[in-house]
Amino acid sequence: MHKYDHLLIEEKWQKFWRDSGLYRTTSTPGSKKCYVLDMFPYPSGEGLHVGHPKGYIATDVYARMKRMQGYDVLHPMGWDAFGLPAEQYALKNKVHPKAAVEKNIARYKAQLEHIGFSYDWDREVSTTNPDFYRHTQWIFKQLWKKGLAYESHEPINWCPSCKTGLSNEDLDGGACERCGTKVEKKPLRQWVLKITAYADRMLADLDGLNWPEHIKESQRNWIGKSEGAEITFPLRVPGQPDGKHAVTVFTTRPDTLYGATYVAISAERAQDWIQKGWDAPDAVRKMVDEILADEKERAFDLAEVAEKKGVNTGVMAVNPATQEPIPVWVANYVLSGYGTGAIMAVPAHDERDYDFAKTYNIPVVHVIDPVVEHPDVVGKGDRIHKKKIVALVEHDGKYLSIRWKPELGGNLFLGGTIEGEDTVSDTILRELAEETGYTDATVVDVAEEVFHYDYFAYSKGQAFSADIHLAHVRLNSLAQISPALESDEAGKFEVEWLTKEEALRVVNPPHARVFARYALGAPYTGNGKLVHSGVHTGLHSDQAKIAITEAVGGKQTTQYRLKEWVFARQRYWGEPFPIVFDEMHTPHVVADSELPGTLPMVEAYEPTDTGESPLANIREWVEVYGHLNPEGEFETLPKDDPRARRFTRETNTMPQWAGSSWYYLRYIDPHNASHIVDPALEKEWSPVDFYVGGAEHATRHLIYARFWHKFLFDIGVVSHPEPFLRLMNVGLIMASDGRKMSKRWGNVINPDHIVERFGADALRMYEMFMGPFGQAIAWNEDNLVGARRFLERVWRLSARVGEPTSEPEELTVMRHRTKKKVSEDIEQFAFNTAIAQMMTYLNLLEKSDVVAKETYLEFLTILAPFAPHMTEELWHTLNPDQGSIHRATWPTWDEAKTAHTMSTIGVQVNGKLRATITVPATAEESMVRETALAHPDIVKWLAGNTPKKVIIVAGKIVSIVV
Ligand code: ANZ
Repeated sequence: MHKYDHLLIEEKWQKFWRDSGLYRTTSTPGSKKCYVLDMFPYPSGEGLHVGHPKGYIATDVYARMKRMQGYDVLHPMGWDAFGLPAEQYALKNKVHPKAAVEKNIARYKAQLEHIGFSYDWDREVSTTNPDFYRHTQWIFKQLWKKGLAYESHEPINWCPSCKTGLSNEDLDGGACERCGTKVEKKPLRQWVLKITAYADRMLADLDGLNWPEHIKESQRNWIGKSEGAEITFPLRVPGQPDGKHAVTVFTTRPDTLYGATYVAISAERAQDWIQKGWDAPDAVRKMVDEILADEKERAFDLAEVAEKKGVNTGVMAVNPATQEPIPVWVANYVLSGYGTGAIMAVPAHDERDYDFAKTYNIPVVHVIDPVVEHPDVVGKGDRIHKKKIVALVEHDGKYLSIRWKPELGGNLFLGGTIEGEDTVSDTILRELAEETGYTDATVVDVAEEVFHYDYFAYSKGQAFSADIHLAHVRLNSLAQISPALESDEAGKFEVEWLTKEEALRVVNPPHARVFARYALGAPYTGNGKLVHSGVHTGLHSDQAKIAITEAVGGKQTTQYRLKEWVFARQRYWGEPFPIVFDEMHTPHVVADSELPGTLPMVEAYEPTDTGESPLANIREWVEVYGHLNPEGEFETLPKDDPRARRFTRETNTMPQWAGSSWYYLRYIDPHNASHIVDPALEKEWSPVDFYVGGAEHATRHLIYARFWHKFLFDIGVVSHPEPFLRLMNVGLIMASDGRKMSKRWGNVINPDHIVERFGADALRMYEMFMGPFGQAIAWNEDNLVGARRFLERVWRLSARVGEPTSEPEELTVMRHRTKKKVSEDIEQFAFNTAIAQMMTYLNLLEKSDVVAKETYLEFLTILAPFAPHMTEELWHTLNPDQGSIHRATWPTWDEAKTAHTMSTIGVQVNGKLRATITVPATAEESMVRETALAHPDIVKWLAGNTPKKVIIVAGKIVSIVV
């Protein structure tokens, strides 16, 4: 047996695989296909660290298994190399981005090759290659032709440090996601893509995807669909005729219109009014400036403002439901980029409005009574109507609770029935005295809010429909009379005082509500029954939303949080747009024959502060001569051609996300010069079956790619509406110090060094064994050594290969179980448990002096996806004429053999083990009992006594007591 020399072995087989084209994509008629894809990397100047390949190893294991299972597998790799990071790296290192990218790609590729991935390198793509980006440009052109790309001059997010406009997806909490600088709003000529046109379909189709639920949920939130209404309030502006102006608000709660006590507009809207001639008071102008100056809070439109502030404008709005005039305020929590930039404020039922109204002493008008039906009450017969109270009784920062016996479940605040009583207050004080003996109490408040609660009382076996009044009681002292309890309630409950934290856990709806109202000061924000709402009083919110919208001439609308995709960057290193402008600055797309519109190679490409792209300074590139062909598309002509006119190119470039929005299609047909992808090949391979990458792409790349894919579906380029059927997120590998691996912390581990010292196979095994795939986990070299030892043991076991006479049942069962578990676990991306099973199996194999060759080779085949080099070497040594192990057939298992037919169990007499018996694994208790009692040793120990007890724990032990 030769030595396990990983350096030699790994180099040898990598060369062999490369030379023999082993991983070239196959296309076998009648075979099933499997497209396994990694999110392609941006090749940074630092090269890979050990965390990067974790996802690639996982997909590689998966792809290798699928190939051995007879699938045609497409498993490619490429480079996402346009964009800011590459440009900034190049600027810093004073090289051209193109040169930097080429060098970095070469380095990445070499690093990947050393880890032994089974990529089909014939299909490598790079987004910066003109043969690639001509198609990116082509897709943009189609978007433009369909009216989904347009020029805009709206203020957009501007990063003053990166000197470029950014989309909302490029932000992280109001700052540039790349450099952390606060973004500003800057009006800028832009290209914008109408991604919202696809919002509904992107939402609906999420349901059908096999993606982690949290990724789907963050996409849903990012898209943020809200159904509501636009309602117009006529304005009374001092010094102007009534009704000349009006403001339209967006609301999701038109049912609360009667409770609107003010209208609030965004500072931007107020500024707009001022510009249009509104003679605003100085205080208003001052506040508007102040709010607009709070850049951080204004920039990111989803952020909650820290402190709500505003100013009364003096303008009045007429509530279209009540015809009452209500004041118009400017408020910093009203965002200009959402809805209509104006709201109707309902402090009684909205938290932000409630806070604001409290600060500025604006009336709170209650219009919705809570209505809750407990699910248990449904179908439980007639409901008895009841009037009740639920009071929050407070003393010394704690809250009274009555816990009913015997369950002592569900904390209850004081409750009682008020049939026939004069006032709610009387009832409360009587109940309090009767049940708890406390008499020194003051009723602080009885709410106008009535909680309608339908529930089933198990103690009484009866369904109730209760109108529950809410009240707040303060206990002045703990002075107590002995409670005059009604006899039937005596001793049935305990009195307890809850802390705020404990009270927060109360789930009973009316009780939770009374606590929220009085202890937390929270308004009721749910749906319910309308009160104080004129002709609409008594309606439920659902009906009222429609009825009130109609009654006041409002319009049902849908709003999205998702913003249109700001698609231009004022930087050099990106795809040029396939757009030219004529003398009138009218944009025209270029003809297909003009593609690719290549990026000029220039020396100086520093960004400018002006919002102009650096390309704008390159006159020779910007100016083009040509004409518009009959389709209205631009075609170049020689300058002296009589038909030639002067046009200028668009000088912005596309954002980093452009190429990655469709690159996965290119791998299917990477050398096609005329089309993105051949339709027949697209049908064969698309969509991607399994996509693996970081969770940070949830609301960036994964939103953009779904949008483009759906568009390509609509124009017939792809045949399935979704790009990625199954998605899995890779958990980070942290440094051993628990921090993120980063040059800044000096804790980066280079995989090259690990591959050299321990071998690629050990690295692969270790990364797959670290823990659950999706979990973040710290690098630990001791465990890496453990992975290496495991491989050495497998290697040494090959010396014991021979021809044993028979296979013990224990081994048969373990063998089948292992094949089954490894296959199923790889399918589920549960690599760590697959490896744990192989370890258990190896322990057992090592107990035999001779291991059957077939058994050993079979073990190698299931280990091959994890340790492709070592298994290939052993396979060829034992099996010289069989070709590569990676084209061997994946073993199958016999379900019946995954369980023992016989089980061996111990027999105890008075707690001491006296014998073992072997019985069929499925034996009945009576048979186990008889076998145990008949065992000669047991007969001896019983010495003629009749056992008092025989206890059988199935499959484990028989315990006899005499
Ligand atoms: C009245 C109202 C009463 C509202 C009520 C809520 C509760 P989502 O669900 O996130 O779409 N709103 C509308 N435009 C706004 C803007 N530009 N800036 C800040 N807030 C805005 O939220 C919709 C609700 O947010 C709308 O419904 C509006 O307040 C507020 F009991 O109108 B609502």
